[in-house]
Amino acid sequence: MAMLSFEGKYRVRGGTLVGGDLFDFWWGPFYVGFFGVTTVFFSLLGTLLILYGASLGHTWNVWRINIAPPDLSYGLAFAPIKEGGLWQAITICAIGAFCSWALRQVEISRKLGMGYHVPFAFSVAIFAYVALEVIRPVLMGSWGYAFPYGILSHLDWVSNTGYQYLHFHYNPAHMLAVSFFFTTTLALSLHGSLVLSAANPAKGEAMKTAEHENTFFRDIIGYSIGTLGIHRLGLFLALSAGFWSAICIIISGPFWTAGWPAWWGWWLNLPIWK
Ligand code: UQ2
Repeated sequence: MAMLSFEGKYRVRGGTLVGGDLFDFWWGPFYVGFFGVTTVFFSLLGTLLILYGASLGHTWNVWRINIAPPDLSYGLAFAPIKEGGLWQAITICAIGAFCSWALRQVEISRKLGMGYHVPFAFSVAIFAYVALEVIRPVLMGSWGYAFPYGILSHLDWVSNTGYQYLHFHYNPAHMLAVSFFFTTTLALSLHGSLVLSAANPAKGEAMKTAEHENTFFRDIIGYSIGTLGIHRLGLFLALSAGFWSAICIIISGPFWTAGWPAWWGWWLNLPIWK
């Protein structure tokens, strides 16, 4: 179906959170809205600041460009622009852009009379980012604990931070997050392959429907979660992965300072082993 044949029908007025009708219009295929304007503002400014930060560095090698947060000694204060202040401004722009995008999703959901599942899901991704760049640094008392902006440099940060706790895979919340990430890929591969097997048959063959999809899983494991259920499960698995990722880094430092293998002492010390 041509997009424009139904776009007209769904381009309805209202549902805005702020500004009333002021930005309630479309630019080509895009809904603008107050939060479309703030998204463009924050992303453009943030991108320009990243380019400026890169120009201050020693390299234009994309892998090695790095914009670091302030030194630990600055605590939670604003730092001079060339000593982490740029990182702070870029972080404000990033959070401004992410939240604007989530609120634009809310406005569009309201216009269409849909649930808020999309902005809710995106908010979990924002939470994971904010956990790393704001919540944990604030709990630990310095912006210097946040990760730097750079392809290799942020990987170095992840490696160094992990090794500070000796073996991050012993972090129970990290275990949950990883398990949810893997289960998400399992669920999506089951779902994607099942739908294509039914709905995308060879040339000349008839398309099958949900009856066939249900029957396949009832035949093979005695249970089908259903066409709506698989999407509920997928959303739950994916959001849980992001949520436990945020939790696993927030607890590392603010609530547990030793190595993660030592956390399992409660298990080794259970009286049942005596
Ligand atoms: C299903 C169903 C779908 C699906 C899939 C299943 C018709 C089109 C994949 C099967 C999923 C099950 C049994 C849950 C698996 C559990 C985990 C934790 C991965 O029944 O309904 O809709 O796509």
